[in-house]
Amino acid sequence: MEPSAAFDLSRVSDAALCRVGEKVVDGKRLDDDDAAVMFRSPDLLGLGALASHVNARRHGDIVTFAANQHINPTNVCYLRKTCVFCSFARLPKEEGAYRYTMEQVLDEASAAGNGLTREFHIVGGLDMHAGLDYYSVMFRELKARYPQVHIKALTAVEIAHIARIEKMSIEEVLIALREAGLDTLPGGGAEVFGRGVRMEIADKKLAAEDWIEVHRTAHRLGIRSNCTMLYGHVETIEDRVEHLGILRALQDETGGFLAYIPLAYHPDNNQLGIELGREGSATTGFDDLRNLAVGRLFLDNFEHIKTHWIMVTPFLSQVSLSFGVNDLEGTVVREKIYHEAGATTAQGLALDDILKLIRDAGKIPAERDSFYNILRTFDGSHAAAA
Ligand code: V47
Repeated sequence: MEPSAAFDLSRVSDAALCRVGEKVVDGKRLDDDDAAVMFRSPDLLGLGALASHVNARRHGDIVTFAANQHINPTNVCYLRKTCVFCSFARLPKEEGAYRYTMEQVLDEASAAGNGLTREFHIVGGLDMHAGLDYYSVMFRELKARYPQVHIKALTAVEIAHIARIEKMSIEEVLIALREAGLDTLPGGGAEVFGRGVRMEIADKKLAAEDWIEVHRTAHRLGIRSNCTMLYGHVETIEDRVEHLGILRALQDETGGFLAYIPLAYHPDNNQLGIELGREGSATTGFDDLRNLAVGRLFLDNFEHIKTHWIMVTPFLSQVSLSFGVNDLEGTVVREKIYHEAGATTAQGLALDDILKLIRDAGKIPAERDSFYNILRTFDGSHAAAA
């Protein structure tokens, strides 16, 4: 993409942010202090304008989405008591605990019913009875029925869990799962890397270094992945900056990340929400937009910044398309994890709804595959094959 017109720094009213803006305009890498300035600045519109400028240089007016489908095969998780932000997990004998049979997985996979799905996004709890066999059979069965569908499955935390219960290395697990049909890894389980926060919200979960090591190993094997940050709970600005710095450093090293997705904490039906007195009160739109814009500006080696409309509402996701975001979470079909935590959005969006959101933001919708190759763009009111 050719550089767009020069950025007019008078659009930034906050003096400290303006100094960061000068670096952005000069194409200089931002440092930790710059990131902190961006997170603290009240000048959201200035920040958004900068992020949008940088985004336009890479993607012009194109906004991508995937025809994807979330499947959560098990909510049984032995970290149920210690991952205090999660509302989805259950202990094996707890009410509501489930583990799908293969038949149920296939049933769920057919839920979209329109043959449009191009990606299954499969994640679940750390279930002692969902090991290598369980997922290998699942991926093989899915690929046999839907050979054209990409399988993005299992967070780094789940990969490490399978390695532990099977007494295998991370590399062995990844290779075995790839043979069974795994294509890429989603970005969950990163939460916030800082030790203090991790101890407070996800004590006993895979340590930050180990999360990074799973992704490093995947990238070395040629398995691409996403990454996330769960924000809006007890983390400080410094924790956010440290987290983003770690992701950027791994991307410098491997180039294996496809997209960064900031995840807005949802406080309902989980221990942390009760402790913080935050039930019914999720993140603010201001902070949601800021996290996306900072992601675009600080993660200068990431091609794609994705907004998860389920977490921040389709309306805010639509606005975020002018705050540095180039990718919208897709059709999803039947979302469970955030709905357990109080998300009030739909569980899925129809293609037409996605197109309308993108078009009404003045952008051009484009369906992509899981590696971000554009499959078709939708121009004006007619779908046009690219
Ligand atoms: O790691 C769990 C988060 C993540 C809550 O890679 C919560 O394309 C908010 O990572 N409030 C899993 N968040 C989902 C995930 C994801 C989502 C969409 C796209 C991609 C991708 C990845 O969900 C977990 C955790 O950070 N989560 N509970 C909650 N109460």
